[in-house]
Amino acid sequence: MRCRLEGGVLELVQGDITLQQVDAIVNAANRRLAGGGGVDGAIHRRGGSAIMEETRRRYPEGCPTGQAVITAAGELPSRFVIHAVGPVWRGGTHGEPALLASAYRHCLALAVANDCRSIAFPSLSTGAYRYPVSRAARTALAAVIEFLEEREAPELVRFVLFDEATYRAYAGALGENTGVSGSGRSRGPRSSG
Ligand code: AR6
Repeated sequence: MRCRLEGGVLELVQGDITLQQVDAIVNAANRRLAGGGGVDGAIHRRGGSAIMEETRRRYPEGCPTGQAVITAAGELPSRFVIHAVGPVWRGGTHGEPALLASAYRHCLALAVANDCRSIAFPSLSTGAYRYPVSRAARTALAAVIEFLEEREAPELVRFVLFDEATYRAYAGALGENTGVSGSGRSRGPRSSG
């Protein structure tokens, strides 16, 4: 599913973030930047040890929730990995929506500051951190759309959703945000619908 907004193009695809040929991919990291499972595990496995070496050297203090840091991408097809720390879901009354939106904004700002024309996001916080996916999708898309409209960059923002249910949640939320219907489904980085 592809949507042309005033400030750039927004895409939803189902797939694996580590295969994306974009300038920057986003990692769903933790505050210690210590690696883990899910997206984080996949990125470090495929990208090789250089990513963790750079992370330890440049960001020994880790990264606060709601923020992000950037490294090179090792053996991955992208140029950069942006390591974002989304909130752990604790019922929704601990500032989770603001922290989630902030994580997305930090990633986009880092991408623009590093001359990235394209960026791919996973669904931050909706795996190990248990953020309800339909709520996360609404917050994530609203944050990205607002950034694109304000800054008119990066040119392409792609959400790479791992499973069907997550894809559907984002497609539904994009419809709510933009009025675009979820029928224009696309798979893989090059297709559009
Ligand atoms: N490509 C795209 N999406 C993926 C991939 C992949 N290769 N693998 C999993 N997902 P999670 P979080 C989906 O748990 O909730 C780690 O241990 C997954 O199905 O990766 O932010 C970190 O070290 C889900 O929809 O991230 C942290 O400690 C989404 O990505 C913690 O987990 C996010 O799931 C972060 O938890």
